[in-house]
Amino acid sequence: MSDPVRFDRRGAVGVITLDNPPVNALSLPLRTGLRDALAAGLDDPEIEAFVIHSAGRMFSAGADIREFDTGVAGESPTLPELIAQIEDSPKPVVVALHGTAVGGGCELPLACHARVAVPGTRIGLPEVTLGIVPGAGGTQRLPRLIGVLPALEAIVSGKPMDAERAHELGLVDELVMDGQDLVEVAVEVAERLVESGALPKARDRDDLLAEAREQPELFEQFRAKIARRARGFEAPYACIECVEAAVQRPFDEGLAFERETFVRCRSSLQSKAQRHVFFAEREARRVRGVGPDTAKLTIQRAAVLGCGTMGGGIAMCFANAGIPVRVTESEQAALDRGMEKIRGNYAATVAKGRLSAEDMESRLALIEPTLDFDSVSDADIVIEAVFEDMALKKDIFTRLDAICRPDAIMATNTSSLDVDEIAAVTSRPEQVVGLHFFSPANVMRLLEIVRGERTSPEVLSSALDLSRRIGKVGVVVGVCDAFAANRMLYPYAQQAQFLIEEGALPEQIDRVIYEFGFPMGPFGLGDLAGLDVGWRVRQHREPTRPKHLRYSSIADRLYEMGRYGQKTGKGWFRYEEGSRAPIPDPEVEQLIVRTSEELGIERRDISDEEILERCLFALVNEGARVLDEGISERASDLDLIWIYGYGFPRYRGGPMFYADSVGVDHVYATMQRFHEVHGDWLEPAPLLERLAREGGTFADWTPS
Ligand code: 3H9
Repeated sequence: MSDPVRFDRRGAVGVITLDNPPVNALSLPLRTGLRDALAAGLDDPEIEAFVIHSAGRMFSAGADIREFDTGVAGESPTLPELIAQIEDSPKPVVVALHGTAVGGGCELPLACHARVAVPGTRIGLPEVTLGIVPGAGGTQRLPRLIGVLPALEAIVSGKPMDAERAHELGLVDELVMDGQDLVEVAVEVAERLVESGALPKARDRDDLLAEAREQPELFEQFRAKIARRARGFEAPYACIECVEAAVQRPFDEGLAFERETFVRCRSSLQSKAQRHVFFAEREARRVRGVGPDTAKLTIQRAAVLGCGTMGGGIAMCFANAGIPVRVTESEQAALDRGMEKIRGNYAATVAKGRLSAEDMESRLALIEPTLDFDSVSDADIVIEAVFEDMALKKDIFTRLDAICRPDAIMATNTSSLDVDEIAAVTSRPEQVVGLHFFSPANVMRLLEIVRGERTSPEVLSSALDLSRRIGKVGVVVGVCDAFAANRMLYPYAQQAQFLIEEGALPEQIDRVIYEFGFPMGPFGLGDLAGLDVGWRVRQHREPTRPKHLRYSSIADRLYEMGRYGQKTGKGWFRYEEGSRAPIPDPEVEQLIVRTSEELGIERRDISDEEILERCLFALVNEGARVLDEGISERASDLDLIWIYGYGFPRYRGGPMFYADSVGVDHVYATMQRFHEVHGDWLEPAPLLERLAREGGTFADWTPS
């Protein structure tokens, strides 16, 4: 490995280069090298100032997150020690930023005496997304430099800002102009500081904090503002407390408070879970048979077949990413309705102030509605998003096979049909892949990429690439009935229905699941998706159910009553005109109680704990089968599916991580108990049993 820190001289300025690929993480060897380079420069009478900059594509991604669990993060020089050394340096230290400067990679610059940046550099403190607070002075120095409210916004959202905005706010002192060299400009700034004798330090600033001291209500207001978005998360509130400490306490005390808070958060289960999700997202890009050298098709032109809710949402994903897309329908009226819906969706975003009217028009201009099926022939990717009907899909793929370019990707958005059977009607099954978007497709971040038996590595690699381009988290799964996501959803939703037959009510179950951290419970979700949709899926699945297995018919009865959910104002709950708030409905309760009677079930009080365990462990159990059957390569992929597809709370790391955290043996023993009482649906999966017996975890499981 090459040396992560180099030292060169430019006149009287010592130029320190950080070089720790791929992201210049501030790992122990880098910290040690930087400490030594600074010490050598301080000892050298010919050096009057320093410039710190980085090689590679970014300044730094911050602390090395992998060191958090090994204890190396605490080894000297720690990042706070190094940062103190920089701030206390009697010779000015100027930092030169490019690419990305986040986390510790932003905190280190905050302690320098001046900051120079290339326009477009992403600067910020994303620690909150890892379940921690910035732990190297970020919460103390940032508010001093840019003001309390902008600092709260940056730290609590974790979203980086660009260098131009950072310049406006006073975080960046100088932007590098076109044609200028970053390091040269930084050297000039360092020379000017030497000349003036100035050594400006963020810690000495108090003007912007004084303003905030006049408005003590600011923090409560901020807490109220984030309450919905941050529900259940600990770190956003810990961040606010640290910024509050910056305002109320002297610098060193504030810094100590931040450190204490950081150490506490770092060892919390929430942070472990959120770090797990960070690495899971990166791991999901590693797919069997696909390597860094696998060729991929760059998608420049897309087509979507079908402009219903799904097709329209998918077309929006392309337009949002700047990719021109054609959408087809067979009838003008359907096409008009679909385009109207797309326009309405964009207009709603404009009304919320999240999109400019101009951007809306330029996105709409990228979507070309057409009745001409053959016009999709020049697309790099065609996504079929028509009704879930095998015969129809086969017909479409036969037609596509005749007109698409030889290297075009032919994708189906089916949520349950056999991708191999669809691919088999074409002369090029290696070009066929499942791209299962989640509704609403323009909002939900999961993209289940279904690898058919013959799907080529190039097509998979292109699909993974595309998922990132359109802002989705792509997770590759194999072909099986309902794939991984919906397959795991069924036992979860099914247990919820059995529980209401046994004595619970939909509102109790939804409350328990909501309190666990999901945005809504299974009944609210059913009403949102439409009970007619669930009914149609059951028509397809039901014939395969072994008849000795229990079946709950309440959902069918609601469907027969015309209660389709939110769209009809009535489903599991009732809805007032124009509202999405579920209201318990006595009519549904009567139906449930009657059904229990008919089934001869004596209704009982059901504890919240039982509800949670029956629903969640059933889905974990199905996840274990999905892994065992090779449908998914790793448990963390299933965690991503649940976080991004169904809103499983991120701070619990996804269902498989959750199972590990409560103990696989506990999950297994509980399933065994449930199985004895409630029958075969709850039979523990062989992998769950194996892991429990061997003391294993899902995290460590690898396919044999
Ligand atoms: C912190 O700084 C704490 C301090 O406040 C206090 C300390 C006392 N560490 O994402 P990519 C790996 S907490 C270790 O594909 P991109 C990543 O796993 C930190 N490894 O690149 C991947 O490995 P692999 C706060 C890291 O260009 C490879 O680098 N910082 C780290 O799409 C490439 O990553 C953050 O939260 C890290 N910090 O995106 C920023 N970062 O190839 C975290 C990345 O083996 N990082 N790796 O899979 C990011 O958000 C993105 O990596 C970034 C680049 C936007 C920077």
